[in-house]
Amino acid sequence: MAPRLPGFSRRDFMGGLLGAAAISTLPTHFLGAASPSPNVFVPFQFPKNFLWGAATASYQVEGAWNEDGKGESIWDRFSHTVGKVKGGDTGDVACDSYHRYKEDIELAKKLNLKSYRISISWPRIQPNGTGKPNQKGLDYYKRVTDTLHAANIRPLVTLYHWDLPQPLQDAGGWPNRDIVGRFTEYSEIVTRALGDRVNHWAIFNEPWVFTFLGYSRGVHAPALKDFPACMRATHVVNIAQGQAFRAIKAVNSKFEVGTAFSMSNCEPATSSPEDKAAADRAHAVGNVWFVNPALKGEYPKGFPGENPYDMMGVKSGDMDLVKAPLDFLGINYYRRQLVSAIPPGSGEASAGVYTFDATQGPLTDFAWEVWPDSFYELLMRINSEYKKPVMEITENGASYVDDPDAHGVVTDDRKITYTRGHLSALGRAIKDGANIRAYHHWSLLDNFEWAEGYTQRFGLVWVDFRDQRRIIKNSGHWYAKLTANGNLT
Ligand code: GBH
Repeated sequence: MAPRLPGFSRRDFMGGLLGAAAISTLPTHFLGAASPSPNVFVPFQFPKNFLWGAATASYQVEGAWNEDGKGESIWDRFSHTVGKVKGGDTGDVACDSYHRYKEDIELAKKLNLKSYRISISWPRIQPNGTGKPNQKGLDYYKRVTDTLHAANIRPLVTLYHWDLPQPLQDAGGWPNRDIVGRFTEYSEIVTRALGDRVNHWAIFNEPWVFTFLGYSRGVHAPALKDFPACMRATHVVNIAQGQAFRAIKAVNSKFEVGTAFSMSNCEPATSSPEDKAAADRAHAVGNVWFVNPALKGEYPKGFPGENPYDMMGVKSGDMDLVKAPLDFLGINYYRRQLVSAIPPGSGEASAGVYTFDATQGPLTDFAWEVWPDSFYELLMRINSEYKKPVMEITENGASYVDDPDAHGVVTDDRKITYTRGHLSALGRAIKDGANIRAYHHWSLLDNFEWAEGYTQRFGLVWVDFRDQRRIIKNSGHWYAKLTANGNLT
């Protein structure tokens, strides 16, 4: 696949607030790498009990979109709408993991995984988003988690990885506070039903992504461009996180409960005070908008002046509801972003936040820059801002469109280089005091990459989407050696 055109795509970080993405040139005083010798590789011996893992998500791998009583999700609706997903791809079949989960877990075993992160499809459990659970849906996840236990692999289960039951979107979706009760009920059903098999739960996957990309930028389901609705959704999601946390703990106080947050290191594009302030706002909104309320009971300062609490619909008493002493912070990390206060087409700093894709390091086939040092910086920042929280890397990885050769070998050295570099950064963070107990590569399998369809390949295992053949890539063989002894060289 050809990488995107060179140039710097500057986009409005909030989306829908001040206009859409635009191409423009980089500010002249670009800071570049903070370190004099960037991205040096440092070998590291990971601790014995470190949890080596990989991750997938229901809509991206399961397929079987209308089997065994499953209801329609907003991603079924989105991908069935012409023009929304590249090439008209859908998750109707995906990796067919609904039928092939045993084979997938065999592969996880071959990679010596100690942890496998999956997500539950809400509309498999409650086809309409409310009421009595669909037993066949619950049974599927019982089979999956039983198979994981038999393989000695810890399941880490995400309750919501974006596949909202469509009827709940029809009732207003995440901007409507009624969803808090629905989500809490669903969380209780699932944790009760699977609680004898699963001890580790992630409440949400990437709240920033499903609120901002879904309700403000409109590039993900439900494809809305409504900034006030998006801001309301962020507050409702924070309340839902707090209420679900308490509901899950009430089922079993020994459960370990966190969320997987999307994070990127936010670096000012220039040394101007405006860009520095914009980078801090990007960190506040993009990285910790759903962490700070849970752990500190307040929103971080994400806007010039006061945060838009009226727009968000914050009521008195709400800030008690959003609090939740999460047992661990899940971190999904892919790349840094450069942040500027200057809107596209303008020479002057504004109150907005605009992000650039950095292109100083090599680019993946998704045109994401490879810059491992920034991973270290982000981890150390979170470590100090939240006083040494327990962290799990819930996702990290890269898409390279490397296909098998005539002998069925997938040579994907660039993916090894990406992963090795980021694991070195992670090792340095552990050495410097960060409390990180797990790493999940995204992904175990090539899969349905949302609006990009099947054009991106994040897997350690290559998948032929015509006949569901799976081949462990060279990066997978490399990972299997590493996971066997934890010795990164
Ligand atoms: C994570 O999303 C997801 O948890 C996972 O499901 C996904 O497959 C994986 O990472 C790889 O992408 O931001 O406007 O340029 C990361 C968030 C959202 C990043 C979509 C890429 C493209 C649209 N991803 N985004 S934009």
